Amino acid sequence: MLGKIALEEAFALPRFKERTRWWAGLFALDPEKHAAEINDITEQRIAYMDQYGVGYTLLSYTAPGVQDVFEPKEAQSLAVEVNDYIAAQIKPHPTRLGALATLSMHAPQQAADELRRCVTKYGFKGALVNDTQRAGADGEDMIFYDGAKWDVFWETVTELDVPFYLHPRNPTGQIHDKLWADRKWLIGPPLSFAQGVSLHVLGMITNGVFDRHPKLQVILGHLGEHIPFDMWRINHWFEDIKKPLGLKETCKKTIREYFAQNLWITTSGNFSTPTLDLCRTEVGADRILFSIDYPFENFKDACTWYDDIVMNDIDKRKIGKENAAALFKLGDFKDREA
Ligand code: GRE
Repeated sequence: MLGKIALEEAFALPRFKERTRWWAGLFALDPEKHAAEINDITEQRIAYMDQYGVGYTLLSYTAPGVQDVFEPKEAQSLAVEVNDYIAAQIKPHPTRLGALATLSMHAPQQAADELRRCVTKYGFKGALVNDTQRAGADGEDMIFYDGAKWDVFWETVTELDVPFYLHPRNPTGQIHDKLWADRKWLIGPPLSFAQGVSLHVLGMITNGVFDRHPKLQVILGHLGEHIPFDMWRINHWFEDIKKPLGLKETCKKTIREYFAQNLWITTSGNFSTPTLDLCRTEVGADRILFSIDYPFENFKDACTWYDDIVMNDIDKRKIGKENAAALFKLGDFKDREA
């Protein structure tokens, strides 16, 4: 399929070469190749896009990124640096590359202001944040965005009418030491990423964020971070037990309604046809978006998988490009009409 849109696609800052190389060593079999690919914005990346039929890529700063920076001033200046950098990089390629804003999530109003700057000044299409913000003098605190304090931020997101991508980050501090240190191979895609993000987004649902901000659109990667598989069970417990016990005070709709009205899932890093089939049943093709997760995954695996799936043409076009083109209000991009 030509003109696919991919939207969980990472870049790094070249000045962090050493750190990028170290991180790649934890997740990539060929760290040199990974580091080269994540630092490239417009050469190798666009060549892969052309080779595998990706018309448009939405770039975001790699994890854990600014969410790992627990000193607030440093986090803010890094976010601004990242946004200014990627804005300049994508500018010559408006029909191929767009960006999601990087935000320091220490202070709701500051995060809202930086998002507004990125959307109004640079035309960024939304924000991508890597789960909780590390905070506190020793980096032990974790800021969640599911409390009332964050309403000013969500008001700005909905006013700007852009989506918010909740991406995972690695466990740190005591959470890392107590849960994961002795199970280190489960950090990342095998378990910890999905656990972190599903906790956070289910926290947003049950704490009433979507009831207070009914227009808010939140995107989850990796075919929904395990939630679609558990949809029936979560729904059953919310509706039949937790709501009679008090959940109804903060959470008015069913989880299926939030998925239909507020949530999106992408195929990033999860190229399983049986799982996609389950998601088409539980979430629906109208709320699924193709993505790759480059360079943690590669274009060939993602694109040949998607291109070869036997699916009705209407759903295939929706998931491959049309849902994302509408959600991000994209103008012209390569092979849009193909
Ligand atoms: C990511 O998307 O940030 C990521 C990692 C490590 C492994 C896989 C992955 O940081 O998708």
